[in-house]
Amino acid sequence: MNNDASAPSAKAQIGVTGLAVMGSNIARNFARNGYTVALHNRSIAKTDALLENHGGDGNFIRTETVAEFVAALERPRRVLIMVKAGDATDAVIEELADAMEPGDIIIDGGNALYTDTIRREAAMSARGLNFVGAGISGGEEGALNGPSIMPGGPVESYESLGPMLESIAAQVDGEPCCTHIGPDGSGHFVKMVHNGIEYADMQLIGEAYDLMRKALDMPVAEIADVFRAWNSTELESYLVEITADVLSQVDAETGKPLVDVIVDAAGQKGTGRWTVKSALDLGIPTTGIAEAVFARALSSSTDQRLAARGLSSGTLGSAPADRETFINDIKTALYASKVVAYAQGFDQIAAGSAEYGWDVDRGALATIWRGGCIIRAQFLNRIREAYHEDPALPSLLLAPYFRDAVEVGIDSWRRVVSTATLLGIPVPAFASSLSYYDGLRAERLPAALTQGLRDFFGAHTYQRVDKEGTFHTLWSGDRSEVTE
Ligand code: NBP
Repeated sequence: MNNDASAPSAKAQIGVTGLAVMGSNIARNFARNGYTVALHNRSIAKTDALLENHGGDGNFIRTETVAEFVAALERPRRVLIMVKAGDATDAVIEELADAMEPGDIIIDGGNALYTDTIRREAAMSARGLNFVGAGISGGEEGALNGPSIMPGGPVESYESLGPMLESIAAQVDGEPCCTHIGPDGSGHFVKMVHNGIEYADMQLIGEAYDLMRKALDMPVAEIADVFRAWNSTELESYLVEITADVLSQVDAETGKPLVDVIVDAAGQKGTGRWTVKSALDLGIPTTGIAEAVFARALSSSTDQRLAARGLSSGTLGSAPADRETFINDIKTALYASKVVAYAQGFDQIAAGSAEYGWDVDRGALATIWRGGCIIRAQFLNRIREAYHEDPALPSLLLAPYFRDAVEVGIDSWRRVVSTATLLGIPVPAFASSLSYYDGLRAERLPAALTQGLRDFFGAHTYQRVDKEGTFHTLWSGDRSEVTE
């Protein structure tokens, strides 16, 4: 460890400010990869704790003030900000920008809202600074051992920064889980949708667990075994793997499965909600993610849930006749619904990319999500192949591999949703994904009636299937049709 910032040799290739869980682990990751890392945190305690506990990981430069921090960096200076998203990030950017010089690079690795990143990039660019909004996924462990990194910002910054980020990122089949996503807010946008997909993935896993528990009356330990077995199939993924671990955990105090002593009210920090808001703005039906966000909200509506306990479920349900068949049906439903969630997420990315002119390469994105990040999964190889075969694929559900997988499993998917419905077990993500699939493939939708109603009460007009033009029926007159 070198903690003398004034020595001429003490120049760092990168600085990290914000040394909580994520920042300290990323700083260590850079150091372990041979980079000299300047360290800074608002309060010095975190800097010193890092040096005391992990100073042996590599070369660090301890700094206390922003001026010292900036002076410790080689030029062009590269600073990674890992502080709480929002006002804290703005405050840190301002302070750094005042101390930095044109050509230097500021990287925001926090979970910033992409519109904030667009604003910040424009402001920094006007001051001659390069601003890179980088989505980083992988949590604490990924930050230390190799996250998935989604940097946006000017392509020139990536030339200097890319090799460093690629060297600390997760590697899959010799390829780094890091690539330049596109201009300004694109990196944070795709990270936001990544988190939205993570919400949907977790909700679907939760519904699969709940069905085994309530429809099949399976003990938690057996459900853990099912997830463990599924992790050697096409469902292989980090989230399925850790589901088996969480379900296997026994509470030391009560001897019960840990999942039974955890309060069933799911929290959220906002990226799922942002994804859904953006989907609404872009007009993309990201229903799987929306259901997952709403399911968390419902779970946390404690008072209402308490008051509603005891409402009737009806009497139609009966337990599935064959346990193994139903477990297999659930597996198929999970896979098909997961395909829908990813298809919708990638549609949203395509729409955001078109809206903001980012030109995001969805195949490259699937490639960097194969490792390091929370939604890493075997299945992303298939998504990567699908977009490599057809970069303009209208929907993932239309890629031959996914089309076949869903068509083969469609009856299982319907059995799961209908059984859950009859038994009164909530499956909002399974059911809405199936409805989305049915909506997408339908020859005719009741939207025709919606148009008729809109024309009736608001003269909103409609188009006809058999001729060009815009039409209106004189609903309050003689009900003849006129051309608009
Ligand atoms: P937190 O999000 O908990 O932020 C704590 C850090 O922010 C500390 O270093 C704190 O300094 C600093 N900070 C705050 Br709070 N206000 C500040 C201000 N006004 N000026 C300067 N510094 C300030 O840390 P984290 O969980 O490590 O996450 C860091 C970023 O990474 C966040 O944007 C988060 O959303 C994102 N992220 C987190 C994860 C994850 O798994 N946790 C994953 C991916 C991305 P102090 O020590 O002086 O209080």
